[in-house]
Amino acid sequence: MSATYDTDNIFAKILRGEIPCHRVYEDDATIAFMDVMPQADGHVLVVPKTPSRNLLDADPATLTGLIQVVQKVAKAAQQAFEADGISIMQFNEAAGGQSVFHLHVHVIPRHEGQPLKP
Ligand code: DGP
Repeated sequence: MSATYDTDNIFAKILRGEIPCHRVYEDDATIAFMDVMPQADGHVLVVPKTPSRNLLDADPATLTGLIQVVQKVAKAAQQAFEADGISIMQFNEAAGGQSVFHLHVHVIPRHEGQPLKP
């Protein structure tokens, strides 16, 4: 398993403003934007600005700030989408389901009886 951070990953480009995104939250340390391949309406990605490949190489301060923004976004998404629940998902390395190698957390509003889109 490699812990190398690739500065050309798509979220690094979004953070540098080289690729547009639909931003829903930003502070000094974190940005949140809509996922381009949503698994449900209101699917948001919460992304720390500090370059970490994933959870495994992230520093504690980054993780602390990240989870607080995840909670804020989850509460806002629950209200905005009148969700019955919220799924929080986070993947590490290709074998763990990660496809973009900059740490991020998925916040996905859920409704009773509605499975996630593949
Ligand atoms: P994963 O690495 O598997 O946790 O998921 C990465 C997510 O990033 C996936 O749901 C699709 C999303 N994604 C990929 N490219 C872009 C992009 O250019 N813009 C946005 N907003 N989302 C992207």
